[in-house]
Amino acid sequence: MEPKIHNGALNAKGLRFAIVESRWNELLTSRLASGAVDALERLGAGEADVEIFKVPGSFEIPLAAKRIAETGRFDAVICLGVVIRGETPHFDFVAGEAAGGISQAALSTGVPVVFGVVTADTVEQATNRCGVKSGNKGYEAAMAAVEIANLLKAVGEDDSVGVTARQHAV
Ligand code: INI
Repeated sequence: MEPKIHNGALNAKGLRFAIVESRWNELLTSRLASGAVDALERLGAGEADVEIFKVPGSFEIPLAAKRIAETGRFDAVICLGVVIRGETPHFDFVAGEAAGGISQAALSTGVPVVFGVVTADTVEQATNRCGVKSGNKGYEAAMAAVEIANLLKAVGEDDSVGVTARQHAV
């Protein structure tokens, strides 16, 4: 048996993307945003097809992402933030709510909402994950957004899904 394998293409041409960027730890989140824009540009997205929405902190990302996804204007929403563990439990609340809320925004809207929030123990660790040339989580999140956006389009368009369903019905 050789099951058909579906992959989302790494091609952003003609797709529209929203980036939700947290201003908390802005020196680092701005690097994540640059990485994300760089990835989208390299994969063929047009300048007019990428918009950035800034929020105060990572805790505010999920609501903004959900509202943006609900507009139907974007093929994917890319969420960027940096949460660094302090000496209070605040880290766990902020990081946990961001992760859960981002996932929830995707599931409730059906629009890909991807997680590009760096969670780190130290500033050094966080800095390493917001690299200028490599190791940039914003870049990786944008790649994932393009791939999943194309995969979901393929699910809707693929005839073989219908053929299998008909064969089942007979
Ligand atoms: N927000 C972050 O994005 N990163 C952090 O490290 C952080 N810390 O450490 O507190 C943080 N807090 C702010 C939070 O996201 C909200 O903006 C704030 O609580 C208002 O709702």
